Amino acid sequence: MNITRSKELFTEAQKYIPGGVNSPVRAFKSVGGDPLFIERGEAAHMYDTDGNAYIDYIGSWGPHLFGHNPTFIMEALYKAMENGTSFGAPTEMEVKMAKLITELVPSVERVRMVNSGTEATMSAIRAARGHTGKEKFIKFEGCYHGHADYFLIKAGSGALTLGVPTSPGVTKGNAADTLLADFNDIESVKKVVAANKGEVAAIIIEPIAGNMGVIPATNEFLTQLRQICDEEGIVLIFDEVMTGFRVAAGGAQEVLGITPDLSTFGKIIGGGLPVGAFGGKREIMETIAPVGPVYQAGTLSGNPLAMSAGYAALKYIQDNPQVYTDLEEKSKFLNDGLADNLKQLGKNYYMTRIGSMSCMFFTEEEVTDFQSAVKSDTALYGRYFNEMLKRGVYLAPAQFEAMFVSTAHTRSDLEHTIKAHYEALKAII
Ligand code: KE4
Repeated sequence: MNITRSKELFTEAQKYIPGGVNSPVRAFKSVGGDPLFIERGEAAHMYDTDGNAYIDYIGSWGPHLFGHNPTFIMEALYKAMENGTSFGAPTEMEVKMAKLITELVPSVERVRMVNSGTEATMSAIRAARGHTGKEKFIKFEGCYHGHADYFLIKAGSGALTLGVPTSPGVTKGNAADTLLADFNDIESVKKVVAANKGEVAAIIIEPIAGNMGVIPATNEFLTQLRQICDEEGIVLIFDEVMTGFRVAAGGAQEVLGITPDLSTFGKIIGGGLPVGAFGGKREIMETIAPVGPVYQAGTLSGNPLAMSAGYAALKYIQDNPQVYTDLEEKSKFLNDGLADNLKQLGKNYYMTRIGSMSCMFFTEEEVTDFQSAVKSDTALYGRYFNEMLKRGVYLAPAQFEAMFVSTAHTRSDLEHTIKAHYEALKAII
């Protein structure tokens, strides 16, 4: 496979950009090799700067529910551009977008647009702290909520599971209010809540985790989590940046049947442009300026281009509910094919799938949380990734991510992927 131009660009990029990329996971560090520089996307395919074609299962890390450049999004964008790019003043499209989100996700009574998932989650934590007057919050090992300082924390030692920074630059002060519990382990939550009685403002969780591979929280766990939050006056935040509008029009909260107090969104709601949002109960959201005292702002929040693309995406979902039947059929066909391959090869790698997000872990043990996920053989995943790339299939360049199917993936794309998966595994095991 000729990747000369990508290599040239990567060398050049590293002169100006840390690691040559604008987001670390793109650097292929955990799978080896150099990143491919992509020239264009079209439907379920991407083409690199050397003209190599790939079936794309990253979908820009989730936004492309309809594949690249769907006509209805591109037309909305072109139309919006004719009027200008940004005004720093309210527009009708922001009203339409907010209304549509409240229609699709009933738990959202008020919503504020921001420019990334990170902004959404950090703002939701601030709203919860402002609303409750409490300072600590609980997150779960293996869940990723963006790169705000107080999220870059891992379990420290001790029963209180006090957080310790995972990254230089994150201060102990910032870590002090972040508490860690174990995903799908309600006893670990009870222990942390009891050890911090009356001090916990919020519990934030990916209801279907997509950043330690794909691992759903069990309904029982979420039900008990909801109960603890009700009893303790804790704000329950569902981080649906990845799952929102991905697994259902109403997100994971619709699929799992649990209602959070606040939800955060990103990815799909931008139609491929930078957008995040946080929203939920009116009484909590109205702590946010200018109604309430909790400050939150953004120059390009709700900008017309991102709103037009995002609105087109969500309106399409509202008007075409069969999108999710189509995604389910395609995703099931693909997953069944991959599972068949494993059977033929005598391999029992653990697979998870919720709708059009899935993961194959290179471990034969059940994966239900971070501790079991990290047993996966990441080196083997790296070899698998590169074998698939050679066969024109572009997966996430890291084991602990999700594989996304879009409505643009055709039957022949899926059949090609199943065949490549068989050959790739045969080549490495
Ligand atoms: P952004 O700030 O990257 O828009 O969103 C942060 C975020 C928050 N919450 C969840 C559940 C997320 O999955 C993310 C971002 N996801 C990663 C992919 N695992 C983005 C990819 C990247 O960092 O380049």
